[in-house]
Amino acid sequence: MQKIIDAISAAAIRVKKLIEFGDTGYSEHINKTGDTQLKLDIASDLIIEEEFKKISSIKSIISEEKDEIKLLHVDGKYIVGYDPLDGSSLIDVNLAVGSIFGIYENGTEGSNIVGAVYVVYGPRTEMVVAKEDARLYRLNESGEFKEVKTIKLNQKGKLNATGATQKGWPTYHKKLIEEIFADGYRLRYSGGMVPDLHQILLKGGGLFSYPSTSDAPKGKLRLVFEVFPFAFVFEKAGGVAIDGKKRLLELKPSHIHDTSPCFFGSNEEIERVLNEYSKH
Ligand code: FDP
Repeated sequence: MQKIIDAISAAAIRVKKLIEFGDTGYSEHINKTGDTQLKLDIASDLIIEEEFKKISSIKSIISEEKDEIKLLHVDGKYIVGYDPLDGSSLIDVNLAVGSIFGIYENGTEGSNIVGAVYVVYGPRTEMVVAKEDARLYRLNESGEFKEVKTIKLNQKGKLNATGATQKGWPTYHKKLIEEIFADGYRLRYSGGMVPDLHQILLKGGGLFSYPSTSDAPKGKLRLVFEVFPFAFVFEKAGGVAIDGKKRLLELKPSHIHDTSPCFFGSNEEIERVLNEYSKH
């Protein structure tokens, strides 16, 4: 698996340059999720694919920007599901964006994930690698990712990142979020899943929620490329990740582009979600 992580590091350095200097315009393509692809989405997908092609242990790749699974090496052991440039709509306003990777064995159900990595392209470029634990790395002046620390969530945090349009929230979700704010939590939400979850992980905890809504009952965030990798990171950091009632890593997508409502956080906040959601 280390070779895959090294390939991700190499790709991340190239994607970072692309974000800084590449063409931020739209292409003429629409991806499976229905988003018009930015030229940067397509270019970063190609960079990552190029780096993964060099790694013989990767059997196949599933990208948010590709319609189908792509076979790379028949005898490979791992399947890598990734979102090459998550939150790319934030690039034109110069907010942080990221890349997300889930490393799977024998399938792409939640229980098949064996490692997860994400990269944050912000004022600094950071990478979190989750295997037995979750570790933070930072890109240094020599172009190497150096380990900074192991990430450990507290039992309870102070941040509340509330996704999706409030107009479409179920009433019980609105009640839950209002109660959390009434208890003194601060709103932190940029609209980029990677920096928003990174903030919760590094500030010791809190809650990130992306619920079911009236127009998207299965939520917006994609299981294989976004939700499972972050669920794995949160669990390895001592936190919890659920769909409202159930552990996210118990879910079995029926299609590679399936989505799910999702909640990531430290123990106390997720306990509150479970208490409220179990009544409905
Ligand atoms: P984006 O559409 O900009 O790619 O992956 C989808 C995502 O961003 C996540 O990064 C982010 O958390 C979410 O959508 C934000 O959605 P809302 O604006 O509906 O809250």
